[in-house]
Amino acid sequence: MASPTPRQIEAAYAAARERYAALGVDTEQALARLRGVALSLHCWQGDDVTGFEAPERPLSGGIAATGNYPGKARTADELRRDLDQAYRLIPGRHRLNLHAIYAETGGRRVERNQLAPEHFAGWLAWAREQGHGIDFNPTCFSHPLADAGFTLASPDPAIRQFWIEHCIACRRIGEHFGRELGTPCITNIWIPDGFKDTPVDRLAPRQRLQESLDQILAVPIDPRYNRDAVESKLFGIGSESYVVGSHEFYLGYAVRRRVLLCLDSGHFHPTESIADKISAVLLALDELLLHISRGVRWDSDHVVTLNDETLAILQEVVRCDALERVHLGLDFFDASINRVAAWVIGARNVLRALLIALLEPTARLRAAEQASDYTTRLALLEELKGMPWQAVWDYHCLQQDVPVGAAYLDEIRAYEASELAARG
Ligand code: RNT
Ligand code: ZN
Repeated sequence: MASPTPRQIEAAYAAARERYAALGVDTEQALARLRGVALSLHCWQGDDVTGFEAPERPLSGGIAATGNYPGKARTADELRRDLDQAYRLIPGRHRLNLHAIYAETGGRRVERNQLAPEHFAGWLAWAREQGHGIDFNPTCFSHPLADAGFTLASPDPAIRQFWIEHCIACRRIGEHFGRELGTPCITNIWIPDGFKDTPVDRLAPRQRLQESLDQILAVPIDPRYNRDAVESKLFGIGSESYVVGSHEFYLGYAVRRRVLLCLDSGHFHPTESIADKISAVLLALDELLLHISRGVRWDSDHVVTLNDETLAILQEVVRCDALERVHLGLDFFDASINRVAAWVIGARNVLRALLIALLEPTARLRAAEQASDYTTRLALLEELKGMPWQAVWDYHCLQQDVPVGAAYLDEIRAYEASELAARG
């Protein structure tokens, strides 16, 4: 695809800088802030949440990756090569969000409650070499002991114990990543537990989940290296009527136990936006984790686009001046398109939304609002939609040495031919 020349990009940027300066917005300052933000790229887009523990096992837990686009990563090396390719096309330096099923056990079967830092040595070495921080997740699905639909809230004490031990093991692995990489690991617990049909007892499973979490968190782990997060959900496939770890459950839990809350944009009613929750939750908690996704009719985990919802989320983070307190993770898995492209498209869209938010004359908008001048507020917000943020974005890509515009597709096509095609 034909891209503009560096001279054209710089000229367009110079004009855009003037336009923003007239609004009182410093584009250089916005770009400096953008450069400092690390997204946590989810490893599971690369192989449809399969992992390496038992690749033949179907994905469970009420989530689904649909599609059969060729080139899915089958080994850790393939997945890392795909990630390297994706990172090369995303401006900035970003993190990796890893799941426990991506352990490298050298062909030996290691039960999830026995996982240890040594099983992630390959990831650690790679992250160190490439300069990525790592975040982590226990995998409480796609496992025989999750087949009954309950893990940490299971009525069976032995099953519960197994998952408690797995989560503790994961916190230790997270601590190891954090210590070794010099940046805290966020270890996020999401469980699928719930009922397909209307339960009689909504309380007991939640009591059990609370007790399990308490046991997991009772193990002291240095918060300089590992921080814990809990992720709520509204419903999943097979848990349509009741999810144990609901939003209210985890909000209360996080506030009482001082852990991070993870808000996934696909985990609420379709007309409910996590954008509105950020300010409220930040009043009660020090830090938040976001799983930025795109639900289409349900928690379908479509690739993030530059839509109103994505924009609203990033605007809230910026307007709350909370870039330091809100960790930006991605969570989608589309198997119907090139998986490297899926990462790149989603990540670039989150960064573009963030840039648009950083280019906002927020003080001016706020002043209008405070003066009850809602006419000016609306007029300005609508005019901002036509501002030349894309010229600032292109310039950012040029400066960060990544392809400008859809030119990244050329590299993806070349990678497809040289690497993905051979995977059959
Ligand atoms: C599931 C949750 C969870 C998963 C990953 C794979 O609905 O969103 O975050 O997507 O753990
Ligand atoms: Zn999620």
